[in-house]
Order: sequence, then structure tokens, then C-alpha cells
Amino acid sequence: MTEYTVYVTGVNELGESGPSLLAAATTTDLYPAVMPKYKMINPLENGKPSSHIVSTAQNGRMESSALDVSAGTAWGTVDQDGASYYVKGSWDDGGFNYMGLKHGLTFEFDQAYKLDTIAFHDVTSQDTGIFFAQVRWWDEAGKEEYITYGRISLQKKRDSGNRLYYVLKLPQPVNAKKIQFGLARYAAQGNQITVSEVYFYHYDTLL
Ligand SMILES: [Ca+2]
Repeated sequence: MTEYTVYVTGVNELGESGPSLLAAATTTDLYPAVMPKYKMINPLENGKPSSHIVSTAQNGRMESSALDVSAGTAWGTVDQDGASYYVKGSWDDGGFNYMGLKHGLTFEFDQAYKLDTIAFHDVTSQDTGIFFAQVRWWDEAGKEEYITYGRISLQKKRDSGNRLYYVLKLPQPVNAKKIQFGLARYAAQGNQITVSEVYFYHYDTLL
């Protein structure tokens, strides 16, 4: 979200008046960060979320997301529409303290994919201070591994328009049939986490 403070002044033959009452207006960022598509697992298919993702889950809420008609899904995070997003009213949505199954976002793929890189941006595509991430992933047999924030690299990147997105990197590639990640801010600052778009990437040594 971008917050603008606006005021108006009136000018007549006596000169400029004082400013009116300040009014704050908030708009959704209509220019989301442009994230790399090279080796992307989940590009849109005919305008719809990729069929390589068979289910999505969240326990916060979805905003402006027409695809999320039933509670608990998170299709608006993989629809390449910057205006639809996930929001959780907490500084820590499983990125710092223990991530339970109801934290963050969970995605199930149509098959196991070898991956170690996930990119995402929040609804502002600006630096809102997301600092920690934790991951749980499941293999095809349903065996899970939990990866704490200390083993995960979370980098801030900027596109050519200087809009910010994040790149989450696992310590090594995994063969994930299902994957969950939770985010947290640094030092309990702020009380909201948003995620507008998530890109998964096939493992590639160049990424
Ligand atoms: Ca979206």
C-alpha cells in the first residue's frame, strides 16, 4: 500500500488560504515488482494459475482475490495479479518462532519438483521489512523436513523499476511435492505480512 497525504489550498484575491484538513488516502500498488520468469514452475496457463499447483492453503485472509471463493485457499498468490494478495495480521507468520501447519502459505504440486528458489513480493512491492522465512516441505511419500530461518537465505532484490521482491533460497535443492513457507519481520516491527505473488523455480545452478 502507498499512503499519500493530500491537502488543498484555495487562492483568491486575498492570497492563498491555509491548508485544509489533512486527508490520508491509501491505494493498492498497481505496479507490482517484475520477478524473473526463467525456469518458473508456475507460469499462468490461459490466464489461470498453473496446473502444476493442485492446491493452495492459508489461514489468514485473501484480499481482492476473485479466485479464492472458498475459505482457506490462496490462489490469489499465484494468479499474477498484483492486486490480489494474502494477508496475516502478525509480525511473525511462522518465519521466526515455530511455524505450525496453519502459518504462512502452503502449495501442493502435481508432482515432486526439484527446487531451491522461491521468489515473492508483497502487496506494496516495496521494502516492508520482511526478514525471516521458514520452510516445511514434503516429498512424494509425505515425509517432511522443517527448515529453520537460520538455514534459509532471504534476499531483497529490485526490478528495473526499483520495485522490491524477495528471493528465498533453501540450503540445498529438495524434491518437493508440497511446500509451506512462513515469513516474519525483523524485531517484531509492524503487524502485518502480505504476499501478493509467489514464483517457484526449477532447480538450476544459474539461479
Ligand atoms: Ca496476486
